[in-house]
Amino acid sequence: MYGLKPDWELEPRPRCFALEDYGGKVPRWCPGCGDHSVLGALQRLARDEQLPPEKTVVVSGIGCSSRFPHYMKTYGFHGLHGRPLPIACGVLSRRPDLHVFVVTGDGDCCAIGTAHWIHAIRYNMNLTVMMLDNQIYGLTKAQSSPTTPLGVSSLTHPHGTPLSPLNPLTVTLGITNASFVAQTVDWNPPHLYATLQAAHRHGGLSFVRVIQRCPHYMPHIWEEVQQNPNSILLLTHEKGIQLDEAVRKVFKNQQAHDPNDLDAARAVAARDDVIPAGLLYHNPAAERYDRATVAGLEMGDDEKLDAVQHALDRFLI
Ligand SMILES: Cc1ncc(C[n+]2csc(CCOP(=O)(O)OP(=O)(O)O)c2C)c(N)n1
Ligand code: SF4
Ligand SMILES: [Mg+2]
Repeated sequence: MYGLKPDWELEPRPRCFALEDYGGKVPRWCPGCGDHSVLGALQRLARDEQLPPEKTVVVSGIGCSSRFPHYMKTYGFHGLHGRPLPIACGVLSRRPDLHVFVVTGDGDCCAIGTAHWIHAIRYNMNLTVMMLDNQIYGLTKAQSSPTTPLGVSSLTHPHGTPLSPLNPLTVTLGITNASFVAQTVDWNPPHLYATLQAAHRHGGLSFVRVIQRCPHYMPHIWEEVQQNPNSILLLTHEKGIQLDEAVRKVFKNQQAHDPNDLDAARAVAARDDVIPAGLLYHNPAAERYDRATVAGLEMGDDEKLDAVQHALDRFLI
């Protein structure tokens, strides 16, 4: 066409996202922190699923792990301590077209955020929740969290925590309407990635507990687990997390587990002799609150005003 540059095109080119399209600021986590591994997995997942950055949101609370949104070049909401889940539910209720990821810590989710955790699981809105469990309050320099193992010394319990830890898996599996509950570890990237991928593809709230290393405050806590190939129990099933043969062979301890079986999921979650890794529970048919919150979203402003007027007219006297 006259006057236009030769490479001008009327049709927009299909977009293709590379890893750097998701990379935000340089992470300030300590060297060796497991959070780096989860960030890498999420960026790769976003690239592989070709999630448009402007349609992706990462919501967090407060903690080392909750710095996550700064490190993703997507939309993000670094919220208040314990409140990422209600924020994420709010985002999704108005924008169900977005891919919403939640990053929360063991303190953020299982201490101050407990009530929100319970209700968000029951609401089962379409969120991918990653609970990064380093078993300590990292950001505030090592106070006991609800998942800190018995006897571990912390700032709040210098002589050792006096209580046994809360089990985030059994708690989640005890909540009405839980629909996707999985566990993975930060130091096995293929398993971590496959678990996050399955979680993202689930329609409803997927709760993934990522056992996360904090080399700064809990330097030796996972050493034994990492050195003992029997300490992790890989859950295998055709409906579970799918791994390449080469990755599967690394796990010496394996058990077939049907993720549709809630009683079996609760039993395996309660085991304290091994760390189960994989999909514990999956119910794709669970009720979803976001099916209710979409009501009226397609209405224009005039329609909404009419509806409000109509509702108020009922109180005319
Ligand atoms: C309302 C409120 N209470 C307490 C704090 C202090 N605080 C900030 S982060 C944190 C604990 C974070 O621990 P966790 O969620 O496990 O994250 P981590 O740092 O271990 O990743 C606490 C107690 C706060 N910021 N706001
Ligand atoms: S204190 Fe622990 S959790 Fe926080 S950045 Fe350092 S290693 Fe990670
Ligand atoms: Mg923590």
